[in-house]
Amino acid sequence: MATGDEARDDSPASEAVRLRVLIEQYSHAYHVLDELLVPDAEYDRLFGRLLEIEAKHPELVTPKSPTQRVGAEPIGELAEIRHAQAMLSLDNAFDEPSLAAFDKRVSDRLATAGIDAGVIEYVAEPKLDGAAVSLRYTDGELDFAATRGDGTTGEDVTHNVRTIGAVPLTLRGRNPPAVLEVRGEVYMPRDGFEKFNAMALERGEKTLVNPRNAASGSLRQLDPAMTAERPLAIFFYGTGETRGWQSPSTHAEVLKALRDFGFRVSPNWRVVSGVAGCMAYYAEIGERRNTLPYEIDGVVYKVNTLRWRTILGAASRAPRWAIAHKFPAQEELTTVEAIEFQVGRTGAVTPVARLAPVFVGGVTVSNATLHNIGELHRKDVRAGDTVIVRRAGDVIPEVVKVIEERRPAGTSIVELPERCPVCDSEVVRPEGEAVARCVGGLFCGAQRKQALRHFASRRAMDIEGLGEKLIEQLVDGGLIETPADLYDLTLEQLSGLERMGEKSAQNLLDALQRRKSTTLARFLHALGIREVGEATALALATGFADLDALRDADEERLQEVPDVGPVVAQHVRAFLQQPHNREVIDKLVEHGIHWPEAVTPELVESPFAGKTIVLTGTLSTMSRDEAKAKLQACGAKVTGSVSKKTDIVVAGDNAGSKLKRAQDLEIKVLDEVDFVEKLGELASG
Ligand code: 5U1
Repeated sequence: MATGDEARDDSPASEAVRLRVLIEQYSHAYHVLDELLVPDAEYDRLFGRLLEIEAKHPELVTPKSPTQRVGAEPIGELAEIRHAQAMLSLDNAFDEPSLAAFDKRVSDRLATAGIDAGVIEYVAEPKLDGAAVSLRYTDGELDFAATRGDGTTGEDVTHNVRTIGAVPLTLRGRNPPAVLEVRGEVYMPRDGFEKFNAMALERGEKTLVNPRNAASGSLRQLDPAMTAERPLAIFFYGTGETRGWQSPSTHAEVLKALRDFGFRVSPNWRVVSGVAGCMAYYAEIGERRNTLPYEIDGVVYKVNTLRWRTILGAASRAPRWAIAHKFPAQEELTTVEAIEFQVGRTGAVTPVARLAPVFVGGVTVSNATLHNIGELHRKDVRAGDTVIVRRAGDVIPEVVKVIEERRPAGTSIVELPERCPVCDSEVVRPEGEAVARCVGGLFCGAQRKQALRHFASRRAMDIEGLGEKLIEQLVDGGLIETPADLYDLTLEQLSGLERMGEKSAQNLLDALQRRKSTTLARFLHALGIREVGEATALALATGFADLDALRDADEERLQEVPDVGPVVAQHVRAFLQQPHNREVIDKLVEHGIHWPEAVTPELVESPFAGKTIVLTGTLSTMSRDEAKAKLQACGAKVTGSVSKKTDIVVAGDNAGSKLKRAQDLEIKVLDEVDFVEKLGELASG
């Protein structure tokens, strides 16, 4: 931090103080004001420098240093803390009538005290779904933090609350109150929750059930280093005991004061008038509920005038001056009646839990996805289990967790079916893949429409006039099941369809006839084998003398084809070995689909055979994909970056750094004219 400023004290002690002030300022801006004053790298640099100074001069370390948020040692157990003022919970309203009843109770009580409150002003705030905490500051310094517990006594979680970046260790401002207790909700933002779980899955560790449990579980960890790794955040919404503080007269002003002290307050609070104002706020936040970066389970309305709160008081566990207006629950308990497997239009075999109907997230749910077989086994969901089912917004309902204590006797682990429940073809799950699939792509009822759409598409069999709508009609009307059935269609059948005159019907029949003459590559692409796009289809067509040779090839032989790895080979083999698919392919050939005999690289001396080639710049005579496919057809390997292993670089217009690198490495460069000419050699050879 030397600046050449002569008046400045450059001792480590002063530098540490200056660094702490800066770090605190940037951290407050980031966590509380949502502002980034300096890039992360600068923040990290300052923090690193402070760590360095403190390591060299341990006598300079203070408990309030930002480096000391994570305490040194895990603690043995959580101590109890008695709250100076009870931490109350909230009564709930689920609809307008119960909210109106609350508003009336407030008016009536105030009237009894001689106050004509008129239309009552409330502060409306989102109600976070996390863990409530109370933080006590003495003379501006964080003393301790406690969970709500039973409302009277909570647990000491100071060591963990200190790790949350948005918690000030020292209050901002010159004259802090002698005592200030603040109340807030610790939560885990959705993205942090998802990232944390993704990492846990990767490491084979236990995942967190939902953001609320994640927050309260994290708070109650004994080792603050563990908590520091959890992406926790906090919003503050009120005060407990205060001493030496001139409290404002409204809750709205309290929220502003809390922010001035350095506390993070939800930006979404608002002063509203009466039941109508509350309902409008509820509707607005409800609309935004699923777009907020954290989970909320409702909104809270609080009488704004603090003097009235004292008059209203509290019942045993909840104040009479506030109420939670809850959104429909997003999680409920129900039982699993059965686990079935569904086949999607791409052949994905997905386990689905059939549930005893339950009202959750605003609708009655009787099915929930289990995503894939790995997920099913990880959660170990079984028929008969009691489970937590979750439906958030428009997201498909899912089983979150099994309540193991409620598992009845005699249940068994669910296994992936060996055969497709729709078409009885084999179900395969390639190693390392999450999703299992039915390989009966050409035959399976579940995949029928998708398979036909792909078969007819422009880059596959290119059957003009056979669009999505028509395929729907043909399949739904029972006229076709597989692509082979297309060639049995009659003029009479077609012209009887909706929006299909005789002329269009004849055009379609003509197109089907015309496109019987195709290429093996197009035909292979049209079969819709997983992972076999145009380029791979071309490579396969080139690598095998004919369809029979390809059909009989084992995975080892398939992998001899350039760019065909073990996964593609497994998909090709599984598809072509499937008797149902073979039957459809045979029928297609019997219907007269044909292609010219293949020209293999072994037969032709292409200058590109066996070479590693990079394409760069723009070619005027063909697209990059076409050029790639042509090169692959010659037995070349096309890669994306130039290295010593590259044999040839084909440079079109505006070739940039790849061309430069090729020249530096003295690699052979072809311009478009040379390239097309050499491709031509192949065609004429
Ligand atoms: N936003 C907010 N959440 N929340 C929870 N305010 C709020 N107030 C609470 C609770 C339990 O209680 C006080 C009104 C006592």
